[in-house]
Amino acid sequence: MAEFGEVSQKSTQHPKPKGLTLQYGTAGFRTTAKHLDHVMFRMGLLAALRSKKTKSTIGVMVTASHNPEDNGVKLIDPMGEMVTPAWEGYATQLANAEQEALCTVLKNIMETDAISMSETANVFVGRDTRPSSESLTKAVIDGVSCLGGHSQDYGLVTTPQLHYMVRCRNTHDCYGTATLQGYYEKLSKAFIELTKNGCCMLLVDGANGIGALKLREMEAFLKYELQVALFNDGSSGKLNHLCGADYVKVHQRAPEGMHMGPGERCCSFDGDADRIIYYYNDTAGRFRLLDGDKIATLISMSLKELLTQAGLNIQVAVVQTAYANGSATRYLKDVMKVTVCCTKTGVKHLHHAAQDFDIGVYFEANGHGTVLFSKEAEKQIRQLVKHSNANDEKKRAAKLLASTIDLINQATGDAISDMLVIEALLAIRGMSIQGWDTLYTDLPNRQLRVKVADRQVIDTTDAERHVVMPAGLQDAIDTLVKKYKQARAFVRPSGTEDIVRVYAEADTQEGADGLAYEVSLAVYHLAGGTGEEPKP
Ligand code: G16
Repeated sequence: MAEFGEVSQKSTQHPKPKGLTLQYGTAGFRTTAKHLDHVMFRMGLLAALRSKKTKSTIGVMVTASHNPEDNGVKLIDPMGEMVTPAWEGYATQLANAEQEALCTVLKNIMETDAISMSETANVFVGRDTRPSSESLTKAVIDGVSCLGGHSQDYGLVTTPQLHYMVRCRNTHDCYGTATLQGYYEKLSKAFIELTKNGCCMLLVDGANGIGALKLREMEAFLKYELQVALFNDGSSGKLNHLCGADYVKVHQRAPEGMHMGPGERCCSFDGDADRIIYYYNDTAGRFRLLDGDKIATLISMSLKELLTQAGLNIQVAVVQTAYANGSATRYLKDVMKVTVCCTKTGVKHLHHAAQDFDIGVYFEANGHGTVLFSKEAEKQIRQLVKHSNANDEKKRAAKLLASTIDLINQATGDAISDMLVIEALLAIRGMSIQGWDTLYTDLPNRQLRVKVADRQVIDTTDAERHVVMPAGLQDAIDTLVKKYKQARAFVRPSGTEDIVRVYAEADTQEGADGLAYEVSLAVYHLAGGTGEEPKP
């Protein structure tokens, strides 16, 4: 295989530990950095192939996002979305090929997908702040160049910034300019347009990660229309340690290192700034969380109202996962009367489902999400802005909708962009965080983790709401759920960590905690739990 001579030679500098197998998970590969060099090199190869195949620029982001210890990699397709699941299989094959079989696997992929070596390849590369990310990025670039590809290294960027760059490049800058300055200018202009002289104040937990650095860079572009008090900015604390969106959501508590006064609006980014969670302390000092479900509710409600004011008949739908709180789903369906659908965990699934609607608002409860506008919806909105005969109210609403489109990063969930959208919508509505919070009351809920010998023994169906295997586990869950009021529970293997996730909700916190514990115990006993038995 003469055409792969360079691959064969360079791959010896990125050797695969013999026998190591990894699986492309919910959002790429994640494991300890010392096992990732060969994976990164090979993802460079794959990105080059994907670029040749699609005749477009592809993105490779080096990050393990919310994970505190590991590192990882996410692949980005031409419109800035996660790589198509059809290619995840190729990623796994390449990552797991033993050294001597690597070129054969490459050749097979090229033959199966009719990829011509003579096509050019362009790959955008970015990385988060983990110390290992720099050398892992070099391995990606090595992989790209082995197949004659050209890489553009953006250095330190948030994951959604890299998604944005890819989308800009492949739309020939119609979506925006593929530079950090282009990103900051586009979002800031839209934000200032929406808030017009109304300064917003906010406390931000940067998870000690890349989001903090990039928010600092952006402040000047925002002309201080948004006053940010930034905590966990990476200057001292550890990435995602006792802080960040995942910690706040799962533990339902404020991050360490943040000083919150009563009623002050606060939010947390995750480690690569593609998720955001809001919260505050009420006057009684109780911690109140506004998660991805509440964000989806605020955004879809605001968009619906603006569409009505603009006189536009455009459908808004919301896409959720099984983690969506039962109260949120009921509020959206019964009070707001929007179409709600449920997909498996992973933004790739939600993004895909949201594309079926005029306007698809998708958010995972963990705060990962965005809004997709169909071409037709965007066209109608922009035409109304231009229409000189439109009455004032209609035109004003259409302008606000158009600026909202510009502010939202439609490539993927983006903590910075989502934060600006939320701040702008609250300002336009004159709504406080307390007012937003009281739209509906979350059912008390609890998430737990169970260690098992092999999490793949758990197989689920119905958007992960029902266990198929191992036998007896779903029956056990059904029996337990019946013991509690307004209860619901499900379990699923995580695709980013070596654990099984358990979710439970009920009418009281004690009930949710008890149910989550009992379900964890069932998982432990029926799905091969390891280590200590779960404790109440
Ligand atoms: C990734 C995915 C999310 C998913 C999360 C947890 O987030 O992008 O869609 O919700 O993992 O997945 P799992 O429950 O399978 O571990 P991130 O922010 O870590 O990239």
